[in-house]
Amino acid sequence: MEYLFPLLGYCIGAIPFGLVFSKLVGTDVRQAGSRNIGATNVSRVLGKKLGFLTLVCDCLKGFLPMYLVASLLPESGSREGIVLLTGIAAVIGHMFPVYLGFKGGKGVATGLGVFLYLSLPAILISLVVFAGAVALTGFVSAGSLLASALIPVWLWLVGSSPATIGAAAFIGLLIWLKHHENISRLIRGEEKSWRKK
Ligand code: NKO
Repeated sequence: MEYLFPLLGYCIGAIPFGLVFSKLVGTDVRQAGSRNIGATNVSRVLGKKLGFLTLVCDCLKGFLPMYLVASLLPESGSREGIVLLTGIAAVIGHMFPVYLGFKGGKGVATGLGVFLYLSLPAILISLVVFAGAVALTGFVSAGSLLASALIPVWLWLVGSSPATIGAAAFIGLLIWLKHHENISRLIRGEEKSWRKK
């Protein structure tokens, strides 16, 4: 039965808040800017307020299912694993949502929610890395790529479990795969600064 919890994580992770908010104001964020449904593109296309709202909601999609499952499940040998799988499933839901023909976002904000639940210290270092990379380059994608590549290192330094570090490496790999167009644009020097439309 408890193995149904990751499925719950997937279903919550798959809610495309960026698209929902953009539809509510009469646009489809998938038709503008980078065509991504994430907070960065919502901010680019529809402004900072809706971008921030998307960031918070996409982050909660990672955090809340884990929090919920951890409070529902009794202490047991499988609890940590189920909670972790629920978080991974939420990120997969965001990236490959059944409601949108499996075409979803890039997993950064939802991953942020997952690791916010798992390790506040590692996320605080990641936020510094992210902010530094975005300030230096002007590209949110560069911040996302650097932060997601380094988070397994911070988790290891703060003494997280091997399963948590493995989950971070797996989610980081998916984030990199989802950023393949951004990586090509960065290499060609054609990536859009977050300051410009
Ligand atoms: O539209 O292709 P685009 O330029 O939008 O977007 C590229 C962007 C996509 O991601 C998003 C989400 C933005 C979240 C911003 C706040 C993130 C703070 C991240 C801190 C550390 C994350 C750790 C990752 C866990 C594996 O990249």
